[in-house]
Amino acid sequence: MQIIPMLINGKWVQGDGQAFIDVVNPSTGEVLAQLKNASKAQVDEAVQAARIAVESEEWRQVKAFERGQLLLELAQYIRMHAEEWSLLECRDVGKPLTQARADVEAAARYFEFYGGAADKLMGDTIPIEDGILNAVVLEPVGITVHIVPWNYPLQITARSVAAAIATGNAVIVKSAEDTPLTTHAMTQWFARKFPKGIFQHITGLGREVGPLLTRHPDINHITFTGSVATGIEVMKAAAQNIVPVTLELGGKSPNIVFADAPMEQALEGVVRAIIQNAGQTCSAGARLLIEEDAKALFIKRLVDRFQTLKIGPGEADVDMGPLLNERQYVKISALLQQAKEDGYVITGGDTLTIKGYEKGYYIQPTILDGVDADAELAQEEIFGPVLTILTFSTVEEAIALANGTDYGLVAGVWSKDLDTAHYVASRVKAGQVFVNNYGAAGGIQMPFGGYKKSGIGREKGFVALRNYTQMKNIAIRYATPERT
Ligand code: TXE
Repeated sequence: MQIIPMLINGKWVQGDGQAFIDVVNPSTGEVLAQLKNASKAQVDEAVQAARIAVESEEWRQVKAFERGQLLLELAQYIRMHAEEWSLLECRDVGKPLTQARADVEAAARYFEFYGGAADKLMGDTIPIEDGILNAVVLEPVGITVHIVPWNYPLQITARSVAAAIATGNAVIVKSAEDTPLTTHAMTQWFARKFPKGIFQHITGLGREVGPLLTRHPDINHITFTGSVATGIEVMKAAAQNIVPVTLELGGKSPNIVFADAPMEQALEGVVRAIIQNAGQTCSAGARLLIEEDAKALFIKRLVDRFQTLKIGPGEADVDMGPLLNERQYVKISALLQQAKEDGYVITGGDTLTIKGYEKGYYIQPTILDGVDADAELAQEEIFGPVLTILTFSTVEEAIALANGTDYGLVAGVWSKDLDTAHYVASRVKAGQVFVNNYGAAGGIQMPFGGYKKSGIGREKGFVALRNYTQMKNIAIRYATPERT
């Protein structure tokens, strides 16, 4: 059995922890590999190595455009190994192969985007007075920690690592215990191409190994994607050392469908937004807000679509794969059982056994109707293929429902009327609003992040480079040369 090694201080090492943690293919139940927890001493060694590396003359002498070129080289490498990496991601997460391929493509594009941006992030000058040149420069923050979840391991690692390296930082990635495979593949490339200590990979259980990193007094920034509860823990840990955080904490995002929506696109958009990666997507469109007049027909067609979706192992490249692990499966099937007893399920609601894949974590794509807008099923992130329907009659009602949760990551607005669409987009409290589409082809270039409990800060796009820089003002007084 392969033990996923960590990369610490340029060396491949196994975690010091006693227990072996299984990395399971959620489609089949097969154990793909194992890993071990990093110990405190190993995390300390990684942080120390990162400090030495990031402050070394060797790293300081790597020019911004050269860092960019290295990232572009990685993008090329990813494209060369696209099929191999897609299969790794498909097996590790259980997602359909087409979606895994899209993740690999997105990862390559993050490295291209930030590789190209590496020498284009500029400071500023400020006019003070004659005899003073006032420059604002952007310096690397130093050691950046990246705590990555299991739903989009490759994409999420790529998006923050690329921005952090482009700006000249050291990176320590803690991959999710369930899904270390593509991070390990990426680490192998970094190990060959980068000075030791600039890129390191740590493995282990989040609740045990995570705090060793987030509480470490010598780190300079934490990027975390995950649940609100763990986000709070990460923020508390960071507060002890006054370390800035970028948090992306998921959502309960609405798709708001008006009666004058382009119905075919809206239907497809609503389906995709909730079944992609079996609903295990931070920006999943988990709530459908539908205008009363359009409800009956739209729901009928939606139910038809849900009932014809192909569900099965990721490698069969179906419409929807399994949930990630037993924990998510048990949690979500219990929620669905209760929803069935309460009479909310209009389609789905059951677990599924797929012939030949009996150990996979399959559930039916599910639609719930009649749920109170304040109920848990309409408020909390379920993180499965479960769509909750709420109904509105006026624009103001739609906006109130859209804004009626603690989250605010993404919203979809579907209407052919530009006034309605613009008005709603301006009133919805979400970091991204999509009008007559949902997701806009991935949006590597667009700022992404949440209002309210969906997080702090923005990832993706040019703006994310700022997460990994420290601003310094340098005022230089110069004297008028004496003239002879
Ligand atoms: O999340 P956690 P879990 C949501 C989603 C899901 C729920 C639970 O609703 O059902 O969270 O999933 C690491 N210090 N999202 O338990 O605990 C851990 O290794 C530092 C939304 O997986 O937030 C894991 O890989 N790190 C989401 C990662 O953090 C810690 C993606 C996320 O774990 C840690 C995933 C700690 N104390 C889950 N505890 C999104 N926004 O896309 C755990 N980790």
